[in-house]
Amino acid sequence: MTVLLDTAPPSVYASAAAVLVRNWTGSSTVPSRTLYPHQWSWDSAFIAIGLRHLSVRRAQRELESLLGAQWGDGRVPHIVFNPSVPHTAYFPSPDFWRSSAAGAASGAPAGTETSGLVQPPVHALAAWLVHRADPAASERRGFLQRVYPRLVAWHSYLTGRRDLGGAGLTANVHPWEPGMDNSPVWDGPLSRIEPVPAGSYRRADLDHGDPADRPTDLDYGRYVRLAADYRDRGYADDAHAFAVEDPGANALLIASEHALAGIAAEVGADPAPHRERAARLTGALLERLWDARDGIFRCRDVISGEPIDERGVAGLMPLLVPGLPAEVVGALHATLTGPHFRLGELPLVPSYDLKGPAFDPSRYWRGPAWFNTAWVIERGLRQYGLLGDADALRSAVVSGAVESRFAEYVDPFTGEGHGTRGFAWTAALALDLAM
Ligand code: 9WN
Repeated sequence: MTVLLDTAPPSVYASAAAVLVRNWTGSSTVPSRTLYPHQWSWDSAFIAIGLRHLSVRRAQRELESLLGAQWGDGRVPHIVFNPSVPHTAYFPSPDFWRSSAAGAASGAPAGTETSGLVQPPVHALAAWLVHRADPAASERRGFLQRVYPRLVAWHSYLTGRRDLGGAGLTANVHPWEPGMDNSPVWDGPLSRIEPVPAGSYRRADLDHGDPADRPTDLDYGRYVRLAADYRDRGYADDAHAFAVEDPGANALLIASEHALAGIAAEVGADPAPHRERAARLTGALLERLWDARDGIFRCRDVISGEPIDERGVAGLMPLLVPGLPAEVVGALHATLTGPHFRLGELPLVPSYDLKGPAFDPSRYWRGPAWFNTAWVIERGLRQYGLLGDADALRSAVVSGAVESRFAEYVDPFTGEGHGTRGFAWTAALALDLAM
């Protein structure tokens, strides 16, 4: 592997690189060797952003192996299963999803097993950043030419069949889709879902994760019900019992649509439709999800038609969206640094409202701070010239990642690591911010 750049402090560079090398399987990177032994969609995009500092070729491979499992309808699956890993290593396994048997209607690939859900579309942004790390080599290998049509089909799926609310935004149909599985934001819409009976499946995650840090059995019963119902409908995007418009997923879609405009210009396609779609999505995001009173983007429950009255970190992620009105940026910044998230006083950003009734500093997406959301917010702060906070967050990501041995998530008050260690996106994004 060619090491291209090495400007990060040696300890950060060497330790982050060691995680990425250890988790590399030959064609992609596992989030964790133990807890998540397959390829995950948004993980791969974040990982590619860090990998580009070690090997642009490997970063391209990361994205292309994921896009190689794209379905005919354009969806990029949230998990691509490694056939050499035993089915008992992760639940739900391929025999639950049965993607290759879903067949013609959804166009799932025949030769690769995947889940049927999606995750936030960080991929076009990642492809653009990977390209920019070494444009000449990228051009020589035709990287953007190959990924562009796949990324276009991916965004068309998200803004077409997944525009379940009819206002242009993409909707998520399972709490695994926005990538923040047990965020309290989903508690309301999830409470309507009848859990499958306990004992009808086996939670492999508890072989490696502390039950106090993971979602509860009741959550899992509902996750399994939603996923099984989707599967049994042949992954058709109708009749969803859970559907939400998430500000995080939509912010990443908009940032990626802007990246697609850049990619289009490089490959000789017309960037204008991408700019127009990004502008339309930004308008819909502001119109549908902005809560001016509380200075945060809310998630919208598409089934009830109501905004969800919870503050999650996803509501701050639209800082990544270019061209927001100044008053929105000012209000988001005030919320980020105010009593609900306390950036400045605390080094990172909690995943959920510090004053919220469901706040828990150690349980997964119900309070702990995560490194991917910090990376998104750091970029957003920097984009809007909020450099003091951006610089402090950048250092906190790098030092927090190294000190926690690249933990999956950390206690937002103490920085104590939780979840798995040697977590790939923590290493990748710390490396990116250290360079
Ligand atoms: C379900 C892999 C993934 C991340 C998600 C995170 C967690 C899976 C799980 O791990 O979700 O997709 O088994 O809990 O919530 O964001 O992509 O790292």
